[in-house]
Amino acid sequence: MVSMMTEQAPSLNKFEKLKVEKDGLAVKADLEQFAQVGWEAMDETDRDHRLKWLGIFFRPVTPGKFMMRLRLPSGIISSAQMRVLAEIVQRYGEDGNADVTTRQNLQLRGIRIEDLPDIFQRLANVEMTSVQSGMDNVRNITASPVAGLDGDELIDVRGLVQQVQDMITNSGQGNPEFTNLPRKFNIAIEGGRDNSIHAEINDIAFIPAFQVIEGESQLGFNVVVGGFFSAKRCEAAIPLNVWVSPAEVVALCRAILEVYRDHGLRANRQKARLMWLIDEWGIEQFRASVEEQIGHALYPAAVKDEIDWEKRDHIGVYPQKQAGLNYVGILIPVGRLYASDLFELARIAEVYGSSELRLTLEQNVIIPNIPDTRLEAFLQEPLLEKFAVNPSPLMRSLVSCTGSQFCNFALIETKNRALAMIKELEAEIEAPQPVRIHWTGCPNSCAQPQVADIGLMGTKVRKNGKTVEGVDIYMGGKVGKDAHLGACVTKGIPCDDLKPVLHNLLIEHFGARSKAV
Ligand code: SRM
Ligand code: SF4
Repeated sequence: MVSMMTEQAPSLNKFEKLKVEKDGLAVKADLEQFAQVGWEAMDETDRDHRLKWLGIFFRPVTPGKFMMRLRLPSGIISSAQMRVLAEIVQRYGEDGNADVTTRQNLQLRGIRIEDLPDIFQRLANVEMTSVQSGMDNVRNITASPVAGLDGDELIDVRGLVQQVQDMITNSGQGNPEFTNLPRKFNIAIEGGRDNSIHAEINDIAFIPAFQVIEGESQLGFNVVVGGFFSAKRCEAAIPLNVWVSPAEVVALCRAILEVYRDHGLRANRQKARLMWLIDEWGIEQFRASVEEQIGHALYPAAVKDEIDWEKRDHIGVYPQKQAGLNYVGILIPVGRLYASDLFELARIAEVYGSSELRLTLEQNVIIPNIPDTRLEAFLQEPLLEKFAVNPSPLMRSLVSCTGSQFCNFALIETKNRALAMIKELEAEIEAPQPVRIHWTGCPNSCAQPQVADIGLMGTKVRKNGKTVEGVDIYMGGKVGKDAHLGACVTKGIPCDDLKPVLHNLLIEHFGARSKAV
């Protein structure tokens, strides 16, 4: 399939080797055997790496308790699906939970290898998949969390997002055409006006734009490519100088993935994301290769795109484009959910809405399709005392990656620390507006500190002769229209010394007032 790989054989790194030896997807046929042998006796490469092709992650921090990363295109999930997830994590007691991720997705914890055959059957029963969600695959495809609900959206992209996922994963069965990319890959499709998807940090992003085609103005997408974060380098996506109609989105994704698969750099994993290939070729040659792959000329980008709003966070009650219906965004502190929460979310979505739930890139939940007449009763639900509709300004925009509780890359603990810090800060100061504070446990930047108002990136620092947990501080991330990445402004603050630093930043830059004054 990937002819370059055999030519490159002498310089294959460990990951390229393991992919050549056995395709990641092949472990699908081995699940019963893994279940019988157990996690300690099974082949380590299958366990630590190839299982990620099925969305199953060995966690060195909690050996034997795996993480399962799903795929939820556009962040949409039904109550029936959520209940199945609740049942899966419930059986693991205190080990079981679910996190809403920064790609509007869910990750389950506590998963035991012996349960995988049963779990995959349960997922299949409700048409859910976790396939190709880790390692060198395309991640969950993101979209506006209010696609199809938003009265001001330009294109309802839900169907397109599903079609792109189906193309990449063979409708959830697994697709060996795209299981050996040089590295991970992110795709996002925006249909609204507020760049809810962070177009700038995806390998491919589609942004609504009008182009004049044969004398007529048509609505489609401008395309940007190559955005990514990694420990070594972070880059915003750049224009491909291509406009496509909605009907061409799937074909363009396919062509770009094929070019990347067949020509992407594979020798050094630190230099394998799409932007490195674009650097090497130049954007014109990359565009020409994509055109050749798709088999026809592509239209140039429209002069302007339609992103002209500030980014919304969707927390609170909002009328939908469907008369008499509302969506309600509720805050899930740092995205952490337990089985009981999943059951309750499923229940309220059924009782008050249309049995549908949405997840946001800010790790929160939206319940859509609540009639005006049911709104008051909905807002009285006890669950909303835990997951607020009108949270305090600092809590409202808090985002955190997994951190050292489960992630072996982590240099610091994040989620619990993030929550505790906000509570302490809110006891001291009043913030007049939300401040987007993102905690990420290491330079991999899963919680996107570069898009935050204040980004905190885990590091190790020396304090009083000891190595302690600390953060580098990022500021200036701008989201929505005219989005641009923030930069590191201060390095190496020990976490124990962080509170006064944040206190001052909030007062000096975000109009917060000290309660003591
Ligand atoms: Fe990430 C690796 C968690 C979004 C950049 N990321 C990991 C691993 C799999 C590392 C590991 O094996 O432990 C983490 C799993 C920890 C765990 O147990 O939960 C992990 N990443 C996450 C999540 C769960 C963070 C969160 O709390 O929300 C997000 C899952 C999204 C999803 O549903 O698929 C997550 N990761 C991101 C993002 C944000 C985004 O996509 O907008 C980024 C930066 C954007 C990008 O990729 O360009 C991101 N994760 C990375 C990287 C650096 C990639 C690189 O090119 O070097 C790694 C390390 C790697 O891939 O080698 C990584
Ligand atoms: Fe783990 Fe680092 Fe990603 Fe946080 S940023 S989830 S610590 S890899």
